[in-house]
Amino acid sequence: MSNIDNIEPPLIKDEVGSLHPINQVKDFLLNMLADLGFQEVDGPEIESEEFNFDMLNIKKSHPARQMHDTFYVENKSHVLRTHTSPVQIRSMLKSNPPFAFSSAGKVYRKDDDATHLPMFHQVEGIYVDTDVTFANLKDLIHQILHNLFGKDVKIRFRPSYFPFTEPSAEVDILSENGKWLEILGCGIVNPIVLKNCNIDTEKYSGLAFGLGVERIAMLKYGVSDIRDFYKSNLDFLGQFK
Ligand code: 2NL
Repeated sequence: MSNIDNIEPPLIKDEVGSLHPINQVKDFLLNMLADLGFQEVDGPEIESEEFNFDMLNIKKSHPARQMHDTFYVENKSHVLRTHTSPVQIRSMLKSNPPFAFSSAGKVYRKDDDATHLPMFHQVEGIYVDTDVTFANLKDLIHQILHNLFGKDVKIRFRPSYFPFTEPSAEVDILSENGKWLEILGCGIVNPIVLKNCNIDTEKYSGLAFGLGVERIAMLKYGVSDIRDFYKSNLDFLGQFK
C-alpha cells in the first residue's frame, strides 16, 4: 500500500452563499407580477426632474421636491430617483396600450432612522387598458397580498393621496397582534399622467401600485430595524438562506 492512500485534502468549510434577503423578496415580487402578466422594465437611477416629478404631476411646490427630501445632482437639473415611476413613464412613452409593466430597484430619499433609509428598494406595477376600474385594482391587490401573506390575510383599503393617481388608496394588512400595518400604495392612474405619455384618456384608463421591498421583508421576517439589512453581518444575513 502506498502512502498516498492516507493523504486527505484539508478540510474546507464549504459555506454556500445566498441572495441578500432584500433581493429574495424583490425577485419573489417580480416573479409573481410576471405570472400576472406584467413585463419587467428597467431605467436609470439618476433621473431628470422632468421624469422623476413633472411627468408624474408632482408640482414644483410639492414638499417631496425640496432639497431636504431629495438628493439633487448635476446642478439641480437631475435627482437620484425617488421612486421607480419614471421607469414606467419612459416605457409608456415607447408603447401603445394595452400594456402592463413592472419596475423594481433602488430609490433614494433623504431619510435615515430605524424604519427609513436614504436608499431602499421599490417594486411598482402599472396596467393600462380599456375599462380598467378600481374593482380591477382591488382584485389585483388581493391576489398580490394573498400570494405574499396567504389566503386568510385581512386586507383594508384606506383613502389616500398621490399626485399621480386619482383616486388613491393605501392598503393595510391585519397583523397577529391586531394592529393594521400599511403595506402598499395604489390608485387609478391620474389622466394627467396618461396625457403626459400621449395616451388617449377617452379610450384608456390605468391602475398602478407601489410597495417598499424592505418594509415587506421586515414584516415577513419580523425584523424591527431596517438598518440590519445593510450591516453586512453574515450571522444576520445567513438566517435568510
Ligand atoms: C408607495 C406608493 C405608488 C404608484 C406608486 C404610479 C406610477 C405611474 C403612474 C401612476 Cl407611472 N402611479 N405608481 C401609484 C400609487 C402608489 O406607490 O407608497 N410606494 C412605496
